[in-house]
Amino acid sequence: MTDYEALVFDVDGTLADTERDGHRVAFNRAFADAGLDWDWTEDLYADLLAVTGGKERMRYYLDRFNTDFVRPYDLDAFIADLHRRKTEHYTAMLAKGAIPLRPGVRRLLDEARAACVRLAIATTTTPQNVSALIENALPPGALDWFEVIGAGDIVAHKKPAPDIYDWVLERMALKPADVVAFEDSANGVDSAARAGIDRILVTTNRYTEAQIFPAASAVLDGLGEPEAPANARTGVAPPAAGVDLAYLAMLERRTVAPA
Ligand code: XBP
Ligand code: MG
Repeated sequence: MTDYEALVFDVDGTLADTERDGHRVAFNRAFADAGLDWDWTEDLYADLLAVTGGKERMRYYLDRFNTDFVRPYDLDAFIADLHRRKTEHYTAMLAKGAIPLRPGVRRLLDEARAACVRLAIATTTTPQNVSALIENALPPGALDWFEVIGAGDIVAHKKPAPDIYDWVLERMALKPADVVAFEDSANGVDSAARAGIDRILVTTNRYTEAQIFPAASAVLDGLGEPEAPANARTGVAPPAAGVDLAYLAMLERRTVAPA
């Protein structure tokens, strides 16, 4: 029925809506801990999401939005320390069950596992954050559902660079044409497309719904559930019961070069 070997999932914004009420809040708590008056509002954070990776995002904030800040001598160490605190806050929030999976994610993972479709993760977020989400939003042992977890600083360049998808594909010994990638953002789609993946399903969220995705096979507002069907912005409409393996098998292959 399927002509793909594996499903490769982004995490932030795709498996769960982690940015506004998760990462953003954790950054602000770390800033407060350090006695900084930095306040990443929901609107500012929309601009900051142009850059992936928390450490990279803080540097971008200083370069673009807080140029008066008197930088410490060792800015790298300063940012690394803030980021460690941010990760502690973020994982503590997830341990309390603060962020659920997006609708349809659990259903699709279960169907894929039952059909022996291989699963992997390709994300820019820190590995502890992936574990915190999977361990708290899925049953015990669910980390093992994912054959390969590519996350954070294990590659030199974060999305939109292709590095993390290249890394995952290499470890799975798969070709780009063998997988379907799931993304929520233009940076993520560019990363997958630059790695040569030609089937990318986008599920947008409030931070990414205005973005354009020329390389996506379809752009939906979610994976959908029987009681809450998803809508298509481009591509084939998903079944009323939500995106399933049969739907993924019908996705158009697209090889549009990223801008
Ligand atoms: C996710 C990110 C991440 C998180 C923060 O992008 O950009 O950086 O916002 O995570 P994508 P860290 O979904 O495209 O992978 O602070 O752990 O870097
Ligand atoms: Mg994402």
